[in-house]
Amino acid sequence: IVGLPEYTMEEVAKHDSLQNRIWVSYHSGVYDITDFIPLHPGGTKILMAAGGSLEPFWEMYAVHKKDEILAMMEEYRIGNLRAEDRGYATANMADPYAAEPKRHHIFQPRSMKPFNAEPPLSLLVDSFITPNELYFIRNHLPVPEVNPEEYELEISGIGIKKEVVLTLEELKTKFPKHTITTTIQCAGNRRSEINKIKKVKGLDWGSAAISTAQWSGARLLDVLKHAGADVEHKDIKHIEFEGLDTDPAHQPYGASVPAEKALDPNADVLLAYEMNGEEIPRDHGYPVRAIVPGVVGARNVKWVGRVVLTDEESHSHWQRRDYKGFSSSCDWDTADFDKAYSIQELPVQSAICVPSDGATVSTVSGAVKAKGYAWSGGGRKIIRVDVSIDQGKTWINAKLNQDDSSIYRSWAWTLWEADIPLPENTKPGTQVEVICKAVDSSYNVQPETFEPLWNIRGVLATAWHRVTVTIE
Ligand code: MTE
Ligand code: MO
Repeated sequence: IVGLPEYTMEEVAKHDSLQNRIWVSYHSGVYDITDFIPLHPGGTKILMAAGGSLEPFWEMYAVHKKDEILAMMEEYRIGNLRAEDRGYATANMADPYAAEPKRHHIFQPRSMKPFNAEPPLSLLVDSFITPNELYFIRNHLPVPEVNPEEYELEISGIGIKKEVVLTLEELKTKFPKHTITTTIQCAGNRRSEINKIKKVKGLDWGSAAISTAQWSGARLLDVLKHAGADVEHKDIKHIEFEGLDTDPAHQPYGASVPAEKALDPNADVLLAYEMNGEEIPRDHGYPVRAIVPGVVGARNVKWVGRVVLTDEESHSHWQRRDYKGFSSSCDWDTADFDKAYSIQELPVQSAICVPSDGATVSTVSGAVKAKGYAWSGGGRKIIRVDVSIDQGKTWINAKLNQDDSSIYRSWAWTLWEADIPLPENTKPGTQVEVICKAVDSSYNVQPETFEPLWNIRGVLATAWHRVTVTIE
């Protein structure tokens, strides 16, 4: 841009703190982003690029490469980068996504780099166990390449004198193999419905950011005891899991779970190495993944390389600056991430998977057939699913397909089916709105509308699910 001063990369590098102001470069531009930092949807992560080039970060978080973001950036432009310095950051940079696994073409991607995708909703309810190839994928970073021969699980923290290291082979052979069936749901499942009320920040998930699998592995508790941990130690407040996937500043994905949950012998927390009887696919955490049943997807850390017993929550961005709920009156200026609670157990949820929204449906003996899923966090079992076609004035009970788990330890979803009788003389071409809502074993219910649930990140979207269909 003509008329603006020219800077060298060296000059940009001097502006790497709030005191000196924060500068970054991108292609030919130099930008002073100090005033943008409080507005950045990704929070203070942007500081990783302070005093340097944005290119490697935007390769990693490719959502940024959009015209509207580039246009917005120009507002912060203060100069031009010296020609010799341009492209210097990317010249020798390999695409961090070059080694991603192959994925099924049927997925509906919500972002490519990192890869995030959900299977078609109608397929999801065709089987109680989601096939590995169709299991929804939520990656924050590139999928790491882990050599099973070199894999190490490190265990450290309060009460463990010297870090304990286990190989994959040891994890598989030293501990009893424990198998559970559990559903994992992303906190952002159904965000697209919240988005319709007022735009939120996050991937525009439909209703299929949820899947169910049988996971096998060692119990976390067995592994920690083997490592010499005193699991009764009163200073152990949280168990932290660190992934082997890292960002350009080499920070790993991480999350933590309160110790009462992670160390509860009835909580079935696993360091899993099998998914549906096979090695865990790369996208889902090969070779080892933390499975924390009943707890939000974000804490089920994939590619787990380290477990830490600590007295505080994980310092990871995703524990402290994301995956938190706020009131619908709270905006990005007023949200206090330090005060807000991390999402752990999820609230009761359900969705209609068949028919699809907007479909034309045929009737059988004057009834419409609907199918869907219902699930609640914390092991609370689904005890009822209600379906209505008159805006909730009357409801019929769906038939439930569920496992025989107890009401306190119900990790897997419930699939449901209902034949909903239409009023007599319903004419072909009539539009009908089908609604579902579920009740869990604590008699928690889903709220009717999204308005009171709206929040800046669009998480915890659990209002009644509705699809509109046309009668054939
Ligand atoms: N673990 C690591 N290491 N890295 C990640 O990006 N994403 C989390 C969680 N574990 C993530 C992770 C989130 S937000 C969710 S919803 C689940 O993994 C998704 O698991 P899936 O991809 O197997 O469906
Ligand atoms: Mo998630």
